[in-house]
This record gives sequence, C-alpha cells and structure tokens, in this order.
Amino acid sequence: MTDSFFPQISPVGYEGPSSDNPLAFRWYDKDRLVLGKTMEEQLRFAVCYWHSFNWNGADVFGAGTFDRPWLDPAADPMAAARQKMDAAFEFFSKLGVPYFSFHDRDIAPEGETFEQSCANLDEMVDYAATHMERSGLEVLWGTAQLFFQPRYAAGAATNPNPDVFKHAAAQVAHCLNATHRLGGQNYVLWGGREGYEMLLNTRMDQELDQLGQFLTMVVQHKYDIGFQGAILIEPKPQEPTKHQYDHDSATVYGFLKKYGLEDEIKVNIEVNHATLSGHDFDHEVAQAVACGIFGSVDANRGDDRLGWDTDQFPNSVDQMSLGVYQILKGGGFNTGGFMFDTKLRRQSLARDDLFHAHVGAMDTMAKSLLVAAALIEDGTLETLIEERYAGWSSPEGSKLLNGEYSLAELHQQVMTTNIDPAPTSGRQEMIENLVNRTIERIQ
Ligand code: XLS
Ligand code: NI
Ligand code: NI
Repeated sequence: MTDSFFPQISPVGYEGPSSDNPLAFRWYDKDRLVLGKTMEEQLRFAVCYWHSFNWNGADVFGAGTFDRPWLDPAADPMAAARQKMDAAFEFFSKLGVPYFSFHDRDIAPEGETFEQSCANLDEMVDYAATHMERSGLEVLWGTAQLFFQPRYAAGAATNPNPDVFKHAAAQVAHCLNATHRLGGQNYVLWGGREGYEMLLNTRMDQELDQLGQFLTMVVQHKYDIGFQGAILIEPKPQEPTKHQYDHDSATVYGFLKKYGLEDEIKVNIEVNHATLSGHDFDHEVAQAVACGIFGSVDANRGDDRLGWDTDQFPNSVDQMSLGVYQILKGGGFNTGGFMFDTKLRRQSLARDDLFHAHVGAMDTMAKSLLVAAALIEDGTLETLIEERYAGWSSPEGSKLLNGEYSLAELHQQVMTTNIDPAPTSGRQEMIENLVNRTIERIQ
C-alpha cells in the first residue's frame, strides 16, 4: 500500500438534514429502515472505477486537468495500477459505499499480447481481492472494455472481421472469469461500438445475428463457470456510433426475444442514456419492469443543453424519485444497485471534489428513496390506478383480455347495446401536486 491519497478526508458520516457539514450525509443514513430494508440494502451504491480513477479530465477539446499521478504515461504500468487501486479503495472506504464496478482495462493495463493483458488482469484481480477482504467492499459488476482499442473501431461482436469477434469473445471470457473470482453480483455489456456509423457499408441483419450469437456464448460461459450473477446489457441509443443496436429497454427486449435470451439477460439502465434515447428515466425502468428485464441502474444525469453523455452526478430529487418509485413498484433491486457512472466536470480538480460529488449524489438518491417509499406507503397513487382500471377487473374485462371475444362479436355487441362510455379525469395535475407535497414533507 502506498501513502494515503486523500489524507485530509475522514470517513463520511450521517449527520441529518440540519447539518451544514458539506462532507456529511444529510439523507443517506445507511441503517435507516425503508420499506423493510436498510437504506444500504435498498440503494446498493457502487462507485465506478473508470471516470473516478481512470480518467484524467481530458475531453475532445482539451487535455487532462485532474491530479491522477498513476495516469502519468512515464509511470511503470503495473506499479501505477496498484497505486490507482490503493487510492480507489481508500476512496470507496472513506465514502462508505458497499460496491464498486470496473472494466478490465481500468484495473489492469493492456499488455503487448492478449496473454500479457490477461496476466496483468489476473495479478490486479489478486490485488483487488486483498483490498476487498480488508475493506469489506464487493463488486457490483465487472465489464470488458470493448471500445477503446483501435481494433474495436468498427465494433466488437458486430465487427465485419470475425477475428475481432474472436478477440472480443476471448476478452469477455477472461473478464467474466475475473468478475466471478471477485464474487461480482452482475456482469455488464455496454455495446459502445455495437452499432453503425454508416448504413451504406453495413450489413445490419448479419451484425444483429453476430451480437445474438455472441451473447448466447456469454450466457453459456456464465453457466459453464458457475457465475451466479446476472448478465446485463446497458442500452444506449448512440454515441460514439450514430446508431447503437441496444437503443433502449424496449429495443433490447425485442432483440433478446428474437435470439431466445429474454430469460437470461436483463438491462442496466443509465439515466442519461434514457434521456438520449428520448425517454425519461422512469419510463425506461417501467418498460424494463413490464418486460421482466429490470436489472441495475447507472445513476447519473445529462445536461439539458448538451446532447451527449455528460455523465454528471445526479442532483435532482424530482427526477430521481420518479425512477426510484418505478423500481420499488417493481420489487426493488435484486442483484442490481445504483452505480455512479459519473464524471466530475473538468474544472473540479481538487482531490476532495470527488467526495463532494458522490456525497451529493448519494444524498439525492437517498432522499429520492424516501420520497418514493412515502408515495408507496401513502397508497393514494395506487388507489387512483386501481380505480382507473377497475373495469378490467370485472368479468367482462377478463373476458376481453383472455381473448374470449372476436372483433365481429364486439361490433355486434356495441351495435345492439349502444355502449357509450363517458371520459373520466386522468387527475394529472392533482397527482403531480401529490408528488410535490410528498417531496416537501420528507424528513
Ligand atoms: C457509456 C457507458 C459506460 C458503461 C460501462 O456511455 O455508460 O460507462 O457504463 O462500459
Ligand atoms: Ni453512459
Ligand atoms: Ni454506464
């Protein structure tokens, strides 16, 4: 272990809503019971390794701004990887999150050959295991980075060159093994370049078949090695490709159905990806729950004026409560959790900025959980829905849903009985006021 990277920071504690201490939790009280579970169990927070420790703050217009000594190109790659991991675990522990998530290439450098890359990863996985043992941290999910290296420029599983497909398959096998070895709760596939930049040079039908076959092998490998976690696809509509095949939850469900994988793979929904696909976060959750494929969440936000994946830290209780409400209605997390796939803005270069960002984000999610739970406990929303759909619980409603009528029979029935339903109020503004009152009332 190297020296402390955050010597000025003490472990972050809960001080309650009246606290003015910027590095204390005002809402995240990990042992507080919410709907029968502790906040820690409901929220299942994870920090991401990549944006927080493996990114120097560079953007497409400018160089890195952050103080991340292990990213110095002159450093010995394996020594730097250990230094990075020491700092990362110091951060996770002082923040008090139970989980972290990583790409293979975040925790270990790529070697000259595939064999060398695997050896580097294995060595760092051993090192991570000792840190996990000591700190009690666990892995929410692991993932293979299949988008940075130039060989993946035209996609990984969907590459026109089958050798790239093989390479990606080998990398995923090794990373799934590593995630398994660390007791990961899930394994995620974000298909950053699994799409196209130009249709004129693309065989879309074949690329979809390639992806279906690739995922079938991933599922098979999971069973072969006895990995107990869930396999998750992270939908995103575009960026860096023009069009990404796993556009949103509904598209992913259709894709999984086509390849017979709908019982094997779920989704990892990212809030800002939902926005980029033209949906709200709560829509994406509700859609996934409706299809039985809700898995986990990358908790972040976009910027209303910027059309790319800015990955900012969540700070809107108004927005997040609606998503958490749908998650709770769907039964809450199983293997998933709220993973902060979040970037500091480039000017946030003081070491403690990483703490301020995560503390605010965790409090936003914790307060959102309290709001969502209060809406459920209050029951008014559910009662309104019951009343709104009451007709479907009648014998006539069941007959309709069970296919006991034909279109012609209904034509005949409406003609003879002159059914003339009157519209009823959807109560939208009243419902929005109820949500706002609940947010005001929470303490
Ligand atoms: C990028 C994705 C990425 C995945 C992990 O937009 O959100 O960070 O979560 O590969
Ligand atoms: Ni993203
Ligand atoms: Ni993500």
